[in-house]
Amino acid sequence: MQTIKHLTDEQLWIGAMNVLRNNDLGGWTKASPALYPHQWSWDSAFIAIGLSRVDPSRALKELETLFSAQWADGRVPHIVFNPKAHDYFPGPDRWDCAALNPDASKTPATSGIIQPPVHALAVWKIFLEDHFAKDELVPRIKALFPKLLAWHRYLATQRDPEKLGLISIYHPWESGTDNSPRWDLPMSKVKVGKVPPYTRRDTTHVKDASQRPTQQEYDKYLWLVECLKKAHYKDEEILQQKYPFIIKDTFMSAIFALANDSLIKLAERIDEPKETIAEITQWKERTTQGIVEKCWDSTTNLALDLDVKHGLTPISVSTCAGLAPIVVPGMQRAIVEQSVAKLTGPDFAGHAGLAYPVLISTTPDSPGFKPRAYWRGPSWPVVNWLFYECLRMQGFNKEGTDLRQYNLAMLRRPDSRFAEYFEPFTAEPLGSLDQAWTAAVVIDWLSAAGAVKGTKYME
Ligand code: 9WN
Repeated sequence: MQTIKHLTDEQLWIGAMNVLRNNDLGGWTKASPALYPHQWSWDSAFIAIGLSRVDPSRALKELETLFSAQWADGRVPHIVFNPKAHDYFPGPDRWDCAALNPDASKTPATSGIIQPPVHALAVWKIFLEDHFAKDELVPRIKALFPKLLAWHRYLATQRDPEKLGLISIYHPWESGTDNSPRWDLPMSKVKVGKVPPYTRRDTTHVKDASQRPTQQEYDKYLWLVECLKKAHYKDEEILQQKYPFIIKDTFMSAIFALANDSLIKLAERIDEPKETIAEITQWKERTTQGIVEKCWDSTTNLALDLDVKHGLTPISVSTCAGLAPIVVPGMQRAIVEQSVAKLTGPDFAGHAGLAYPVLISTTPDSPGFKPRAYWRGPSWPVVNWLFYECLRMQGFNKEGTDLRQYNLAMLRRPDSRFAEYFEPFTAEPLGSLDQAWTAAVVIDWLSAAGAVKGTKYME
């Protein structure tokens, strides 16, 4: 039997640093070398979390660059386009945001949708790292704070006009878990109209099409973009029109609660007014309540998304998004305990036959599971990182540390190459290699484990 020679901590660290350096375009980081040549919103937040361990100033710059493309209404677009990259579809011309919405960023061009708001957590991490140094970044953090606040206010108001504490999304791409079975039922009700012709670029980079969304799914994604354009990317128009896909996203909402918790801590440390802190606290509490009262399903012990277009019907699927209560600070203890049991149990990380007991994106016994397909089964190191972080936040230190160590063991295999996602039963690397956020979470994990210290990010 051939034994695999795993990378040492040192080798893994050097590899991760090089992935980040090679994707670094000066002040911001492309999500991956070829498949994703632009700046993605939640990728940047995770990248900043990794960078905060080695260069807090550069980490903050990542977010300052992202927020320089924030729209006047507060939204942070899911992609900020790199004007030099032309090999991604849909690009800025297809989104056409600046022509359609006066609030859109003109330069740089952006997409018109959002992604989960991990940013305040990243800024809080940067603040802590900087605090251990000399508090040099505080003036820049103070300057960024109003932008973070405007972003959260956009989410709390425009994306939750019903004040349920739950964030509405208009496109599977907004969830960050694009092709998850979470969206199968609501997307099956979307009837595709006339989509202008287009050529996909993703399948030229990922040759095995089974790892990417199907053509039918892509047509629907592009159809939703046409519908958003028709509504000028304006929330009021989207809500008034017969826009076909609006979901209360339980995972995005949980991340919003976590980010509000970070924003409160930040606000307290940089002496923001009491009224600001009270406003953010209200958002956080409303979300916690919304998830418990509307999303938590005590039959399956999962938090479910709600289909707004169909009377807030819960969408019953079994995916990692259902473990959202673990992400919510101050969530009821019994619900956290049930969610942790679910995460570590036979449906997810404890499933028989997994190559490594890590968190997988969809449970193998559920409809829609596909072990190689995008968000339909593979494990994503970045999602594992989020749950590792939150397990520890909830006091489940052993479970969190185990998750970190098993992920690191998988990522130490020489062929892992900081892939975007991994086949659960074989640990085969899938999607893009040298994915920036995978490298970033490796840096954070190795730092947290005290494994490697002291390398400079850039000379
Ligand atoms: C569409 C960049 C992004 C991630 C998403 C992931 C994938 C894009 C795509 O890549 O989405 O936004 O083209 O498939 O699903 O979470 O932010 O890494």
